[in-house]
Amino acid sequence: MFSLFYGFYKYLTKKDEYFVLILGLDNAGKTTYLEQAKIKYSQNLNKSNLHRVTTTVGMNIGSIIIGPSKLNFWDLGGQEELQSLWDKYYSEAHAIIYVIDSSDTQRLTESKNAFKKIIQNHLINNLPIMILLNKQDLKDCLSLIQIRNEFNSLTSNLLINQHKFFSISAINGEGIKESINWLMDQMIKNIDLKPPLNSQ
Ligand code: G3D
Repeated sequence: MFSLFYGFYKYLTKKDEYFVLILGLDNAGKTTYLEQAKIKYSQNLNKSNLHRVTTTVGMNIGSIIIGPSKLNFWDLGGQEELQSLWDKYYSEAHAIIYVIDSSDTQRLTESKNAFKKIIQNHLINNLPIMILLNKQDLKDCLSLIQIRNEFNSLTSNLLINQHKFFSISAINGEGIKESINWLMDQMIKNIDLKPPLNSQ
C-alpha cells in the first residue's frame, strides 16, 4: 500500500527540468534578475534578499517552479576572463537570457561583442534567446528601439520566433514575470528539439 501511495506521490511531484543560462557583462544586473525571479515565484523569499546581491563572480544558481516545470538558472560571471567559460554550458542549456545594462552606453559595444560570440556558437542554434534591456528605471538609459537597432545586425541572423527583447527593471521587478512567461512558452514549444529532463 505504501509503495502505491509513494508511486502516486512521486508521479504528482515529478517535474520537467529546464536549464537556463543568464549571461551578460558584469554589472548588467544578472544576479538581481535571478533574485527577483525567485521572489516572484516563491512565497518564502522576500525583497530584503535583494540588498544582499553582489556582482556575479563565478556562478550563482537558483531555481523556480512554474506548474509542472522546474527552471534551473545558471547565472554566470560576466567578467572578460570568465566569458570564455560560457560555452562550456551551452550543450546543457534549454534557453539563454542575455542581460544588458541599458544605462551603460560606454560598454554597449563590449556587450554586443560578447553577444556576437554567443550566437556564433552552433550549440545555441534553435535555443530560445531572451535579451533583457535592464535598468530601464534609470534616466537617460537607452530605449528598447535604440538597443534593438544596435543589435539588429546580430539578431537578424536569428529566427524571428527564437528571440525577443524585453525592457525590464530587475531592481523594481518590472518585466520579470512577462519575460519568464515568454521563455517558458518558448522552451515548451522547443520540446522536440530540446526535451526537458524529468526529475523528482
Ligand atoms: P551582475 O550579476 O550582472 O554582475 P548585479 O549584476 O545583479 O550584481 O547588479 C549590478 C548593480 O546594478 C547592482 O548595484 C544592482 O543593484 C544594480 N542593478 C541591477 N538591476 C538594476 C535595475 O534594474 N536598475 C538599477 N537602477 N540598478 C540595477 P550595486 O550598486 O550594488 O553595484
